[in-house]
Amino acid sequence: MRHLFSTLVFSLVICVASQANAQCSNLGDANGDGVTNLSDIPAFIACLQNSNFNAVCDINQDGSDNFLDISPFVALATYERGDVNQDGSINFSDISSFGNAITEGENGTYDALADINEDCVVDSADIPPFITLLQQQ
Ligand SMILES: [Ca+2]
Ligand SMILES: [Ca+2]
Ligand SMILES: [Ca+2]
Ligand SMILES: [Ca+2]
Repeated sequence: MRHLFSTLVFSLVICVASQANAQCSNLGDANGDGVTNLSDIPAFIACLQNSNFNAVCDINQDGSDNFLDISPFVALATYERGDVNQDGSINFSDISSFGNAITEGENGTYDALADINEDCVVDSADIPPFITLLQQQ
């Protein structure tokens, strides 16, 4: 376990050094005020009704903004990234959901709450920042 932890810390250093590309940091921020929360709902609905594709509203990263993005939008607007099990806090109870999200992410299913480094994919690169979030609690 101690070895695993030092491996994770080492990965964290690598990750910080390489600075992940955070093109999904504004995901769901339909009104463009810099935060994704429930006040984005009107702009988000308008975004879905508009026939033009808007990447900000493609919460599930499937290439189109439509009704399938509503449920992940509500999750992202309500909970912080890292709170993968959506219970209002980031703690050790999120680890198993986070692990599942990484497995699903590698199979092409995107969960924004598990995309801790905000690079539009959920993969092992999200593990070090997730560990950091846990340590900050
Ligand atoms: Ca906003
Ligand atoms: Ca979508
Ligand atoms: Ca949680
Ligand atoms: Ca990621």
